[in-house]
Amino acid sequence: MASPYRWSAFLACILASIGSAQTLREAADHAGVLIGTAVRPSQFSETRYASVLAREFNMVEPEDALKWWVLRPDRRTYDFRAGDEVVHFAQTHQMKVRGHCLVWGRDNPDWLAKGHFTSRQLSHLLRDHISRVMKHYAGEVFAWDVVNEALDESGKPRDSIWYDQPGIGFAGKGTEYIEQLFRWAHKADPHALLFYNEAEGETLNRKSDAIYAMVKNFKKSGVPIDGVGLQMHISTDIDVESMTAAVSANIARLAALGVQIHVTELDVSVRVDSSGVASLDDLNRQAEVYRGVVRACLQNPGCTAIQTWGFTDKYSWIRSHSRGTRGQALFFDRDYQPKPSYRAVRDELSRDRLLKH
Ligand code: 9MR
Repeated sequence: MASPYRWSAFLACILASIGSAQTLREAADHAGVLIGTAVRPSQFSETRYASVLAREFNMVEPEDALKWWVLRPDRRTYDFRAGDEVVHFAQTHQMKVRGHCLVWGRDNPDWLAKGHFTSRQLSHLLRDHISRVMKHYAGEVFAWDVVNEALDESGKPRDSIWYDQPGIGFAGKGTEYIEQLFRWAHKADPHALLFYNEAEGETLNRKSDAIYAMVKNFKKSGVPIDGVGLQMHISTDIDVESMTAAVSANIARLAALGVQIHVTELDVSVRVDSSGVASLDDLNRQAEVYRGVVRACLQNPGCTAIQTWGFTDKYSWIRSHSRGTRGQALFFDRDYQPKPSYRAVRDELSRDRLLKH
């Protein structure tokens, strides 16, 4: 049995180590996981935005700057300015860059969505897009969401311009078109990690079953897929324990296929009043939800990144999306003050490091 001295030395070491992680970034570095956030380059000139971002995170992902509607104002133009700003910021502050997203059936520019292109034309357009964008950022963007939200709630491919309306030539053939996209992406930048990114497939349900089956099939047939992105736009209206267990089980089965898992768009919305204010109880509850997600990720070495969808409640898609009924979903309030969720995640990241030693 260990002597009382050894126990107290061990405890002192634990306490000292917990106290030593001053930032999320420090805690994540020691836990061996990336901590990222979605960013809007138009905000980089705001001093507090830039300093909190650089201090707390070691990875960024452009929230919109690499989407078709920003990159491709018209059929012939590639406008890399906003994306380049994100890469420049990241390089200045020694952060990694995740790319989001090369292929999405939604929110495409009108010239594309309403252009009445043939399958053949779409196939050329998309292949060229993937190739030009990935080559532009080769060596700078380490991982890409090649395909975003291609499956519906039942796990079937969603109708989309790329799949079947009219699609790039694989309409009615299930996930074969996705396979093609990963092959094109690998060709464009063989060093980038290639992810399939999806919403509402974090726990065990029909959609996550379909993602699992797709990845298994891709791995079997040599399709170059490296990871799955679990978006995790969640709320406080859940049972934290069962969510944590289900996310952990989902991560474990995906990791067993030999892919990495990134939590890609984490935010935890809470009810807010008409002035956008949440109760302290709800913010504490939110902290426990965040803690559960971090715990689920750190339980499996295959989960290598945790990224939130923004970091300050000043800029978050949740309020407008919920028509003002929900908000305050992130780590920092509108004045960049850390919330209970921030402390919970920093502690959880620090704790894991200790248990591993
Ligand atoms: O937060 C993003 C918002 O600024 C954009 O207007 C919108 C459309 O491009 O996309 C939002 O981000 C989405 C992400 O790209 C994919 N998963 C869901 C996110 C929230 O809608």
